Amino acid sequence: MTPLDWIIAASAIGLIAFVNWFFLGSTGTPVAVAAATPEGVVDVTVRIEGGYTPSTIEVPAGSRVRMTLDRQEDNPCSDEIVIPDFGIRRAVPAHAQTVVEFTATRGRHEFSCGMGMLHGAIIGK
Ligand SMILES: [Cu+2]
Repeated sequence: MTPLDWIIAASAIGLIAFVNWFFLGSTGTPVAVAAATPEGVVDVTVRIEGGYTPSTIEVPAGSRVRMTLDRQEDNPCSDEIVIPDFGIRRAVPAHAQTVVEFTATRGRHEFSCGMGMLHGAIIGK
């Protein structure tokens, strides 16, 4: 291998380690940290496929959150999303993107499917 190959290989290993650390953290819980745009809106995308990915999202407390639910399955379990703290119960069509908006107050706000089987949380920090 040339020196460039070694640099690329080392970078790839570093990137994998970073991704593992970023998404798994020390607790083993997938956590994403989202920052606000200059307009003060936090864009968050959650993939729905057998669960929510990421399932735990940190946002700045008090920020307006625009949450895009990217549902990649038609399992009826994920037909709805419920975020009780923000009074949200919304149908989530299969193989489509659904946007819900709310203002994330400080603290942990659970969200789930309509049956309470899939779980996730928005954390206002
Ligand atoms: Cu369900």
